[in-house]
Amino acid sequence: MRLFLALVPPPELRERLGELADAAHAHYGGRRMPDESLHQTLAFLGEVSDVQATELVDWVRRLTVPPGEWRLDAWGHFRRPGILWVGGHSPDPALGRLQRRLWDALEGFGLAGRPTRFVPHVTLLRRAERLDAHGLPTPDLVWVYNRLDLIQSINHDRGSRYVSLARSPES
Ligand code: 2AM
Repeated sequence: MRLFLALVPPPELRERLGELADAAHAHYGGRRMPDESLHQTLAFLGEVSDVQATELVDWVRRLTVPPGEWRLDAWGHFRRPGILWVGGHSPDPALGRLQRRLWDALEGFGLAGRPTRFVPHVTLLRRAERLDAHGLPTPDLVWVYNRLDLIQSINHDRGSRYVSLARSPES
């Protein structure tokens, strides 16, 4: 199964992110991520075996995530495949430390895939029709977090559906 570790926004922040997604969609077109799918990926694990998935569920249920606040104050994009995202203007040291700590542990589970560059972001649009407009208001949100989710990504005809398999305790 295909898994990733992510921060899941609390309901109020999810709503704000949904509003940004609407504004971005009006400008850039493409496929708007549904509100229930909005997240910030800390580690994309790809395909893992059932045995590994069971170990990961146990691990996440005991994991402590140091509480933090991530400021979302910038728009960004990945040219392929037309991803428009909201994230931080500058790298967030606490998220960087968390991501490195997670990958140290994941490599202990025999998982590979640590990326060379970590750009924390929340994807709002996929396959945007253009990425060159500058008419959007600058975002200004704060994401207060103290836990993460282990999420399964299930492919279906219109994209992916995400199901949380485990959630770390609140710290
Ligand atoms: P994205 O939103 O920028 O596409 C589930 O697919 C999550 O894992 C998404 O947040 C996705 O980021 C992220 N991800 C990171 N690397 C990936 C990869 N190689 N394939 C698919 N998703 C990846």
